[in-house]
Amino acid sequence: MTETRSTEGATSSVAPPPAGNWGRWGAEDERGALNLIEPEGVRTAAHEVRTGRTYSLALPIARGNQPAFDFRGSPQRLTLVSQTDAMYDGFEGGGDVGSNEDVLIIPSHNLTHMDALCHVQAKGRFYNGFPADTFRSHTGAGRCGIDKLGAFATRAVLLDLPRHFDTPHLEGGYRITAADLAGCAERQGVEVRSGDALLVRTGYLDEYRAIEASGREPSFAQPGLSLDAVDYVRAREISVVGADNSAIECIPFDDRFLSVHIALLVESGVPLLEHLWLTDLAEGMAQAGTYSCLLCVSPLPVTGATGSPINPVAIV
Ligand code: UVW
Repeated sequence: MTETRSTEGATSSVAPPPAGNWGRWGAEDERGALNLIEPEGVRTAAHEVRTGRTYSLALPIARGNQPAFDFRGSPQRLTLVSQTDAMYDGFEGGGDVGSNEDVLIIPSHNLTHMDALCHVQAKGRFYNGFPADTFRSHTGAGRCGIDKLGAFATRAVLLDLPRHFDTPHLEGGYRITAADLAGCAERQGVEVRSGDALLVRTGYLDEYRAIEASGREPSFAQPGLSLDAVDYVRAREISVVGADNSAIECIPFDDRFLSVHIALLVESGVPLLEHLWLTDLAEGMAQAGTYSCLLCVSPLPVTGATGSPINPVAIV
């Protein structure tokens, strides 16, 4: 056991995971692998822009027809005031002026979102060994909240696995391996570098939309990263992983519940971008003959939040 830290007055003895990043950027670090994105890398990433075409990777924020776990609920756009409320009547000249405003209630882990490093704990620890009891119901995350990650821009590489395997989508439950990712990158002729964002297209959202439109019930099983693929992410020093599925990892889970979340978020401090709409980007990249681009992501700086809706922007 290694004596690692004193947090909120309590000194804890905890061994860092053997393959992880605990302590790498200091005992107080809450940004994890985003530290791999250096200013020089961002300048280089800007040179990835070739066509100037911009792609939003977000799903529509709407009540229905989107993949969502029931317990999280649908997003709600609630009208607060509308132009017919005559609320400006008391103001001089206000009688013929109206305004519309709404209130948004959005579950932070449905739709297109970013997982903060406090989203998952294992054995009572978050990333960097912070005790899980630093998260409280009324205050949220005392450590590793989404507000600690901040906005970032970096070079991103898209690995389009359905195109690589010549299939419309990977099957539910398919476990993507390190060899799959390496083979796809080689076939696409793209190099993955330290600090890059890795975007993995499985075709899950395309399949989901087709099943939904046909009135059938989408399967719980999803294609996604296996634990073996985590080695690929770690070996290449990837800063953030995104995918078009619900949890980055395959469902049913590889080995144990949330195993890839634990390996990436908790042990490695790699934030996750989920439910990314990658199909248009994949098409645009294939046409442009490139699989790298500039990616800009800005989570809402909600203090203590476990995640945030995002509208990531890829510029090819
Ligand atoms: C879980 O998988 C628990 O949440 P998310 O989909 O936000 O990663």
